[in-house]
Amino acid sequence: MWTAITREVSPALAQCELSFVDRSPIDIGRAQAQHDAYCRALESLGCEVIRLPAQAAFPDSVFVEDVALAFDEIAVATRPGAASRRGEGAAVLQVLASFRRLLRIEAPGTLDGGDVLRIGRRVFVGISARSNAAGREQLRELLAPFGYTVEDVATRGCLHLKSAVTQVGDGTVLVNPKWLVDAGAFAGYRCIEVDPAEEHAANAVRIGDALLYPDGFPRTLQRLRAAGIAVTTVDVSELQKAEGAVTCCSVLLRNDLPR
Ligand code: CIR
Repeated sequence: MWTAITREVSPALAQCELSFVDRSPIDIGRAQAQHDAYCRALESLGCEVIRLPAQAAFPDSVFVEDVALAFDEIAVATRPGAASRRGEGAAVLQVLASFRRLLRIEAPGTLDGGDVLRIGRRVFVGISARSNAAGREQLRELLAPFGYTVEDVATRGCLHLKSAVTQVGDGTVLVNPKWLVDAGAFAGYRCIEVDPAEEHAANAVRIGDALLYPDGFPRTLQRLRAAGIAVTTVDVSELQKAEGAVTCCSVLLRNDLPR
């Protein structure tokens, strides 16, 4: 029912873009092993995982989420905000085009998939250094015919909207309120807040009723489990040094829908 498009870790990952995280040495072999475990965890949760080969020329290309959005009706090729990342998309989009009609964000618009959080027919888009007004407006126009509303949400102190908030259950979001200028956009949802000592803990991948969640946030994990959410954890510590987390390493789509 679910396909996850992924890409192996680039041997150049250490040259990744960094915005809010200090550069520290990355062990590529370890990052590759963690990515492999991430893919196996997706499989254990029922995903068919497509693993694209690594791209040496693009340090951040493991973070496929940023180059493409998959909705049930269509897919969107984004235009990443970091110029170094604009050439990453081709292979991901080629796979995606076999599942969905592909639409595109065009210059001067910029949009990173990490800034796009879909909850039902509501699409929240981060106002961030990566996703500009033109990109957000184009997304609004592309999605309107399919009944989606697009709402802008300002972030601060983090890379992407999904660094600050993700969906973890029906009507339930996991939030770091410090990284949202105004959490009011999510007032209609049950909000589980990250533990204040675990700033990076709001990023989780939801697959059906299951949740894939990074190791290293024991207090927030406890809050998720106390809320009755089934959580599988993975160690992505080397990818976190590249300012990645768990949503960023896959483009997830339902594969049982008519094209
Ligand atoms: C970047 O700065 O673009 C990468 N180093 C990290 C991207 C992570 N993407 C995501 O969380 N969606």
